[in-house]
Amino acid sequence: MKTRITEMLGIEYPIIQGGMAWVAEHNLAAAVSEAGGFGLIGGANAPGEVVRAEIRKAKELTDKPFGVNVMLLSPHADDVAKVVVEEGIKVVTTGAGNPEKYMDMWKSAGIKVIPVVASVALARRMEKYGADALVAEGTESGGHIGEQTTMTLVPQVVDAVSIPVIAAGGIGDGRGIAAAFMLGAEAVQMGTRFVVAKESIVHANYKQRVIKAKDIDSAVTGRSHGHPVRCLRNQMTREYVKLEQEGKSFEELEYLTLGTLRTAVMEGDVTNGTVMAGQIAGMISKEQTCKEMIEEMMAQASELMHWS
Ligand code: TUI
Repeated sequence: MKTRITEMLGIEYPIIQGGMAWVAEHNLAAAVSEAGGFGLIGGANAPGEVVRAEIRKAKELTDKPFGVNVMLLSPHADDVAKVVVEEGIKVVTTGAGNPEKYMDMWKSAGIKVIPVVASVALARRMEKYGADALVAEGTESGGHIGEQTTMTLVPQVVDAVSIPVIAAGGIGDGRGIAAAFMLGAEAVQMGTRFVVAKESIVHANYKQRVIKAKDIDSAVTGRSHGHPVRCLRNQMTREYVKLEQEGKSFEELEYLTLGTLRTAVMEGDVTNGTVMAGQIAGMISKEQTCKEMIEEMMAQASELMHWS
């Protein structure tokens, strides 16, 4: 299965693993790349040196290509942006903002730049600034989200730009991959499915919460103050949404989520922690290796798409 994305990234299958905060560390990224997909290390809010160490550990685990996601809201984004150049990373994705100020530095280092966008306007702007491809991410995704659905966003972004488009948000099996291709995408990015991978270091409680989730189990916190984050419903989201309805400000609510993704992922506190996951969590039913997941999904997509 060859597309402009598989050629650009040097991968066998058109499947990219999302750069999830705390979750997308070296073991997961290397396992996805070893399985023929494209692994990403999530820079998230980590300092540059932590990301450098993650990159070096991933290099020890795989000779296959992998990339880094730079989360633009991070206070360390400037440092991480330099570290990826110093470490010879070939592909960078960005999230939660506009990466324009790093574009020249990355392009002159020969890095392929793939911004995640949630609107056609940003997609057009990124193409103009030299992006090599785009991830069009729908509101079905976990974590920090935009407003458009994947079904509506992907074809509109595909029509608006000439560079290849990767679909993300709500994709968790071969049917989702086939659907994304029908919308004009040339690869998919998945997060939630890989959260429960055997190689994922996520706490067992978090994995079980994703596996047990039903279709309606996700909630969005922070809509009222422009920082929408999708996670699985729990004590934290109930309290958050209640306080939001009472008109509490972002500053007053921040304490509820600060550091709580870490306690959910690392310590397994799925009651008061932030269990970020996409809407597709309801369909995810088992822990498998990344290789098993990728092979199963590609077999299903290939049959539907008559790829041989
Ligand atoms: O970035 C993500 N997903 C994330 S980042 C994250 S860490 C975090 N946690 C709590 C609060 C904030 C961040 C968890 N999940 N996905 C990529 C993505 N980017 N989705 C939407 C966007 C986006 C939205 C608006 C990108 C650009 C944008 O506008 C930029 C502009 O300046 O126009």
